[in-house]
Amino acid sequence: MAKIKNITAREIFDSRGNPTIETTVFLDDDTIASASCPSGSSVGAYEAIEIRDHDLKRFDGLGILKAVENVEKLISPKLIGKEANDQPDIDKSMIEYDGTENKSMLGANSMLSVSMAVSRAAANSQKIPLFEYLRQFINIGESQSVDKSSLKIPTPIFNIINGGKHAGMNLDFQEFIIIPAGSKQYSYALKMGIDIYRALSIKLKEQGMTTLVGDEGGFGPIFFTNMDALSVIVDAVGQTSYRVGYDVFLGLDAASNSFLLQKQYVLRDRQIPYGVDEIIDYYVGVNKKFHLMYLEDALSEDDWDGWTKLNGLIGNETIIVGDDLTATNPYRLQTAIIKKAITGIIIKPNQIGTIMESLVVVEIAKNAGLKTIVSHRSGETNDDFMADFAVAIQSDYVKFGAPVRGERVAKYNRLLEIEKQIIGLSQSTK
Ligand code: 2PG
Ligand code: MG
Repeated sequence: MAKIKNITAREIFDSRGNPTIETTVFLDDDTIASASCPSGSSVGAYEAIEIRDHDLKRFDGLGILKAVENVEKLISPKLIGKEANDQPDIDKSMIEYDGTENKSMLGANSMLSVSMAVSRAAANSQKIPLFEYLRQFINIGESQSVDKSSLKIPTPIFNIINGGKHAGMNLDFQEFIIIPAGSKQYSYALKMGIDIYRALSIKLKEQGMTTLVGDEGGFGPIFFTNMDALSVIVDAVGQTSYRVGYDVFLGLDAASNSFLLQKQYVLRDRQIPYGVDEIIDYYVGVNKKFHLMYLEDALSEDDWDGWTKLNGLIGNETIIVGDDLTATNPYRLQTAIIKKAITGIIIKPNQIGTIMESLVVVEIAKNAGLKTIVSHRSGETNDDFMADFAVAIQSDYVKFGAPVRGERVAKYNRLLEIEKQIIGLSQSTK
């Protein structure tokens, strides 16, 4: 088995032009593999810390040279000589060395880029696809024993109208989402996303709206209310051969921390801000009208009672998804399960800092019967690691943005590639 010979890192730039880290791992069998870290803008308070330089002379303080130094001077010497295929040992060594609860010593960005690059190097060294390699580390009986040829590609969730922090607060909700029915084959579901995205572009133009896009590739129009954005999506789907409620469903990532002001939710839908009970009523009303299949971060990350109430009211028809609430953190997730706050969870490895810790969160979620959604960040690179990761854990959904822009499409395209490999496998076993 191949051992780690060296680890280097460098500063690169993400889809917003912000610095981020790319790490390269060298093995003693001459395998070389790199991985890079994404970065969010609607970052939850309970996420692990990404290390930045805070040197205002470079990129307004966003430089990551300190994170590069952490990889090369601190992490690399600790990991040199270790077996690359012992991911639990690699991640445990970094976690212990970091020694903090929120990765503030080494940085979640330094640690995750190493964690990803080591696993990619180990997969390459063994000459197996990354999704296949990663499966051995997840400990859920059924998904591990699934034959490779019957692996399912997760259903894609497309964010086709961007709002909130991702589009200059044009709308209060961050993501207006469409979800193809889970029964559709992945490549067909991707085609549906693209067809509807195009129909929406035409609809917006007809209404004299802008078709400029936000951080995740969704359109960024300015509407009078948030609900107008859902209505225009329904109209756009009406122009295609697909039917809302049968072939495709609607959803929202409210990212509500970004419109919480002094414990009140401020929406353009009415002049007076909403108290927690009022905004819950509002969501119940939205659900009555639009039959939401998916509702993420409807309430703020500290509003536990509100989450429990909302879940009690509509959780049987809508997937109530924690993102900032749960922060891919096992303790936050346990609390959410005990409080019956959610029925689904976003999995973002950079919220916690290593691959193995992310897998623990996936295990807890699956054992509790929650839906899992593997997600990109709004600041992305062309790294398609998350596509393999999502297949490896047999995630129910992936959320990789609109089906446009290179950094989003890189992940959707990787899923197409995996789908082809799996179909090939299943044909060869027939
Ligand atoms: C979210 C993410 C990704 P960000 O809230 O779900 O869409 O946004 O990466 O800005 O936190
Ligand atoms: Mg979110």
